[in-house]
Amino acid sequence: MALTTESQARRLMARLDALAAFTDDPPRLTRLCLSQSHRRAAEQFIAWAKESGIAARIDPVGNVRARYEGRRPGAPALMIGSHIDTVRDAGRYDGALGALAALSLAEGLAAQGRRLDVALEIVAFGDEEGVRFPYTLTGSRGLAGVNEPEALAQKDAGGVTMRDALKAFGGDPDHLGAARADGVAAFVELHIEQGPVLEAEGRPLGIVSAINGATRLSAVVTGSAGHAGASPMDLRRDALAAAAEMVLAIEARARAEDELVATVGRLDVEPGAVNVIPGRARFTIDIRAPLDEPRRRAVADIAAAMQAIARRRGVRLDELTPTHEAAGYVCHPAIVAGLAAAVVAVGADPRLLPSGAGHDTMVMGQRWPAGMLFVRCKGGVSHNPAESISADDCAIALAALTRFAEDFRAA
Ligand code: HGY
Ligand code: MN
Ligand code: MN
Repeated sequence: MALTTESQARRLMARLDALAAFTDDPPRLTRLCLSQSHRRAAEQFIAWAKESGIAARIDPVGNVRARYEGRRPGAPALMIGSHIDTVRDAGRYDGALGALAALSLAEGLAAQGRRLDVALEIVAFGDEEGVRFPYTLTGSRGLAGVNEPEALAQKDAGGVTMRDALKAFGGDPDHLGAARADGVAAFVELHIEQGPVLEAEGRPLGIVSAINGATRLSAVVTGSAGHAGASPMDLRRDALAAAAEMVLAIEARARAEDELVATVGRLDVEPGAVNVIPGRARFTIDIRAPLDEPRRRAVADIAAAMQAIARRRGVRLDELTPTHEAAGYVCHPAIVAGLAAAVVAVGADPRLLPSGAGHDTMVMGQRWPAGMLFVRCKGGVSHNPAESISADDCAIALAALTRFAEDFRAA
């Protein structure tokens, strides 16, 4: 039974709702990499693929992989996908839309008995958000063959190593190299914009020109815990007050430069009692910019500002450690052109725009020509349960992705 794009989009939207039920933190959607809920979501993805006769499996680094052969067995592959791990209290479209759209594209071809010039390699990456472990993008790094082995030793908040989590998930930490993909001609990712531009301009689709690079750091400020009532203000070494001044200095540095953004997303205070002056504050820093040099300058300036605040307040900046570094990626011109042609072919404007958010595409682009198709999201909201897209936009995005795959020719 041939599927129309509209019926495929309706099924895709329903699957996105179904996948959102796989969470470790109901009623919120939290599906951290290699968690129970990630495993169940991966199994559901594999079951959906199987319904269409498409064999899928979990690879050594925890991605779900499937292949829909081209006209000639062993033809070069167009790899399409996105991630199925989420942030905490997430929206249901970030990542999952692109992973399930890739499957839907192959299912549409299978339903019509069609084969393309290229094979389709479908991937649902397992670790794009980097919320459970400091080091991130391990799924796409595994495919691209650029995984750092030390990633396996890092621990989550509960002290579980990535190695043990991967083993329990069904990956194979001793054979990460086996996840490396070969025979790939290009990579394309459909993703929600996670920003307000397309909606503000009344456009359903956009083509990503470049993806901002990112640096993440973890900071530990140590002062001295003390009695909240008996300690005079001028004798205190309050770790939280110092951290708070640092947070505002980080924000001020980002505000001082166009297109630079910096975020402190998590802050934990010890010992955390109402009547104790905080002795220690741990927090994360996320710094992004379109170009790598301004980002690196901002990291250096922020480090210097934090040291100066620590000295003046008599506290110690015991740790300021980079935990993640991803260079910016300029999307491959041939992929950008192909996506623009596909967007025009489905009757939309070929609007190019940068991505402030990071994506697996920035890793895949280290090895293959890579690019991204954006779809409008309501209010530009993401990393928030209010994240949403319309079924119509889902349909036109799927149509454009399908058109891109149909017209794609391996170089
Ligand atoms: O943080 C990001 O940009 C992405 O959502 N992981
Ligand atoms: Mn994402
Ligand atoms: Mn995200």
